[in-house]
Formats: sequence, C-alpha cells, structure tokens
Amino acid sequence: MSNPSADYNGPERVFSGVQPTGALHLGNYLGALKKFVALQESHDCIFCVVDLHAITIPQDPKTLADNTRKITAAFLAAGLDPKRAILFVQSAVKAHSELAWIFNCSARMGWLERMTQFKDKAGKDKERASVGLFDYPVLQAADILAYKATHVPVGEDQKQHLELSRDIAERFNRDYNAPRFFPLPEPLIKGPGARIMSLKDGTKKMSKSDASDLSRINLEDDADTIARKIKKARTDPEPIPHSPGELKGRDGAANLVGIYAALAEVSDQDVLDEYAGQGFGIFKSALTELLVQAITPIGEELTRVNADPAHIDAVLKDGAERANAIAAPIIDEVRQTIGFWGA
Ligand code: AQP
Repeated sequence: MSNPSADYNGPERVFSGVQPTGALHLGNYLGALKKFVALQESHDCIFCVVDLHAITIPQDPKTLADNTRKITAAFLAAGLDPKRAILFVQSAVKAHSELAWIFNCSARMGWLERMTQFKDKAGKDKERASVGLFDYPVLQAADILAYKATHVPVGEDQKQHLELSRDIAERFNRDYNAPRFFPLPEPLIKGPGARIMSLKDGTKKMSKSDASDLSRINLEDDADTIARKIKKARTDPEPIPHSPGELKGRDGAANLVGIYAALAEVSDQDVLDEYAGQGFGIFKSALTELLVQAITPIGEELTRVNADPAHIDAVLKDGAERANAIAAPIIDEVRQTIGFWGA
C-alpha cells in the first residue's frame, strides 16, 4: 500500500504524555522521563499530563487535580525545563477532544478491537468498561497529531497504540485526499529501560496500579525503601549467567540486569561480564547503590517542587497557552480540509 505521508516535510516535533493516575515509578522514569529530558536538548518538545486519558477509569476529582500537579512536579524534578519544553495539561487545550472525535470517524472498530491494553485493562468484564477506555488510543492519536508531532518517546507497552496513530494519520490523509497533511509519527522506544518489569513478577510490567508497592520503585522512595525493595525483588537460585541469551526464562533476573544496564548506561553483556558466576547478593547491593544515586535526588527535588504549587500552576498555564498556539491553527486546517461550515 502506498504511504501518502512517507515524505512529510514539516518540522520535527516530539510529543508524549503521562497519566495523572498515581506516583511515578522507575518504569515511567526509564521508559519515558529520562528520554524526555535528553530530547529537550535536541528537539522542539511538548510533554503533557493526560488527564482526559485518566478519566477512562473512575477518578476522584480532588485526587485527579493533586495528581496532575504531582506529575508536573515530576517532570520538573526529573530535569525538564519549562522554558525549553512545553509542559501542560491535556484538558486545558480543546484541540485534543475535537480531533479525537474527528479521528473516531477515521479509526475502524476492528483496529481498536485488536488493542491488547484495552483487553488487559478491561479484564473479563469488558461490557462494563467505559467507551473512553476502548477509545483511548484514538485520543492518543489526537494528542500527537494536534501538534503534527513526528516523534513519540514511550515505553514498549505503547508500541501498538503508536502503530494505530500511524494508521489513523494515513487514513485521514487518504480519506480527505490530503497527502502529507499529517505525519506518520515515529515511536522512540528502543534503548535501555523500554520495558521495566515488576520486582515481584518479572512477566508483568512495573505499573502504578499494581496493588503491591513492593512491585515497583517509586520516584519518591528513600534509600532505605529502595534497599528493602531490591532485597526482596524476585530472582532465582541460579548464579548470574555469562550471556544475555542465558537469561531467557529467568524473568526476574533479566529484569534486574536490564535495570542495572539502563541506569549505568551500559549493555546487558557489560553487566554480565562484571557479575557472571556470582549469586545475586553483591549484584543487588550494587544495583541498590545505582538506584539510590539516580532516584533519591529526583525524590528530594520532587519534595521541593511540590511545596510550591503556585509555580507548578504558572508552568502549566504558560504551557497551555503555548500548546494551544501550535494546535489551534492545525485544527483550523483540519476543519477546512473536512469542509466544516465557517472554517
Ligand atoms: N514498566 C514500564 N517500563 C517502561 N516504560 C513504562 N511506562 C509505563 N510503565 C513502564 C511508560 O511511561 C509513560 C507514562 O505511562 P502512563 O502513566 O501514561 O501510563 P501507563 O503506561 O499505563 O503506566 P502505568 O504505570 O502502567 O500506569 P497504570 O498502572 O495506571 O496503567 C509511557 O510512555 C509508558 O510507556
């Protein structure tokens, strides 16, 4: 099939979002935030707290508002600079909702029915899941394409949704005979930290919503808590192997080696070269040290930033104005392309 947007020639722009559904963890940091901070050096970046996504499952209003500020604080504490990157809240820019509706008419039921995240999150009782939860990836496509973003840094779990965003962009361009109107956004997934697993079960991703706090390292955890969680992290009685291939089927061990490699910015093989043949005791102490060095300064900065909600609100207000200034003309163009009255 021809690809009408393969030669999109608009500017490169980075977009990504994080849900305000709880405290951020090591998976969010390595899979997303750390990449965001690096990208702000080289690209125009837009980072969003996606509260419209959060309400696809029930949220307490007061908690939602608090969590929205907390995620913004985590952006700042991790090193995002609001003068460089645009930081804002999704619901403050109307373009997201408007474009999501328009994309609902381009997306196909069959595409959404294949989304594994909906199946995981809806569980057995999908008849009772919200329509929003089913439609989540269409809103995600709107988030990205309202800015004609070309690159999207996310964890491995979002790969399928990003493919759907490309399908929606391509379909819109074709249906409205508007070749190259929307770019086909590229996921930026590769690299260490793309899939951090639960410390209790190496087959499940580390997640905010896991009932067990021992399953994850939170950005707010202090050194003692990190040490305790790593000590209890699931491994196996075998010694550390010599090659990454031998970690196959040893999910807990593979996860800890991957976390170490991502934090030390070395390969899995480098980690194994250092620890092969040993048990997990010494390795876990070294991993704890790396985690404490990487995470506790962010936690301390988080406490400082959270103490100044007026500053957080000012960052978000400015960010919403700048985001809207980019998205509004794109939505005007979309309205003209579709043939809406008055456009
Ligand atoms: N375990 C992970 N490893 C690597 N990256 C991850 N991300 C999430 N978990 C991991 C990436 O973090 C970004 C923000 O995610 P999110 O909060 O918007 O949504 P999520 O993927 O649903 O995160 P959680 O922790 O699993 O939340 P709950 O439990 O609420 O569903 C995304 O780029 C994601 O890929």
